[in-house]
Amino acid sequence: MELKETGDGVDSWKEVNLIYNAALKQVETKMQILNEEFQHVHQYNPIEHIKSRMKTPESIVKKLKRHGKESTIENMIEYVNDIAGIRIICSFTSDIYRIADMLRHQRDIQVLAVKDYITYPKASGYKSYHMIVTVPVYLSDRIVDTKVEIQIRTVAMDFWASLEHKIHYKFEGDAPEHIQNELVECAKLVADLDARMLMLNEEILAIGQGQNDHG
Ligand code: 0O2
Repeated sequence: MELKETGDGVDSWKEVNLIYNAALKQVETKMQILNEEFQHVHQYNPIEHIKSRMKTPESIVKKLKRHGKESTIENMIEYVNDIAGIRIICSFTSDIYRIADMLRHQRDIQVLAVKDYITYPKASGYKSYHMIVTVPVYLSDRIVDTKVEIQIRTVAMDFWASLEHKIHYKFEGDAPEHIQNELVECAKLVADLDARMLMLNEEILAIGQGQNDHG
């Protein structure tokens, strides 16, 4: 796979790869620090685990084609928002907004776009909170504000999305109707499970609080 080199800032695939990788590491470290601090202050870990990945050159070219764009370095930087992607998996729906807020308040993070598929799930049943942010990457001679796509979702939402993703690819986006319907039903079960687990957790926290107040 060849990408034409036309940009006059970041101008080679190797350099792009280096910069996006650095951005990914920075966001990952930020998340780990926030999680550790949260654990220290509130004795609770909002983050279950973090997955990060660089989009393959093949997927980048595919996405550019889908947008009707030529495969150039300039275009991939401008139009492909998820070259660097990080997925944050948490226990409860309430953690999602807590994590998003913590990120939003970091001085060097700029939020470019948000897609709240938690409040507004996709017709397929997909739920997740997406943020496109930039982080400054400090090179020896300049600073490059670099885009990272952050997806925040619960363990249950992630389980659903992984299977749906596999099905989507297997049927090239045209799964049989009964499978699509079943996925929508499963998404409802996931939403119900998330809501019940959250309620259960809040009840347990309230009991703990009550015991502290009386002790
Ligand atoms: P892949 O293979 O995961 O990388 P944009 O990135 O903004 O140009 P889009 O699709 O408008 O394109 O953005 P959106 O809706 O925020 O989706 C970005 C990513 O979210 C997707 O990347 C998927 O990873 C995930 N996603 C979005 N919708 C669904 C869905 O219905 N099911 C599942 N399982 N994942 C979804 P890619 O590049 O499409 O795919």
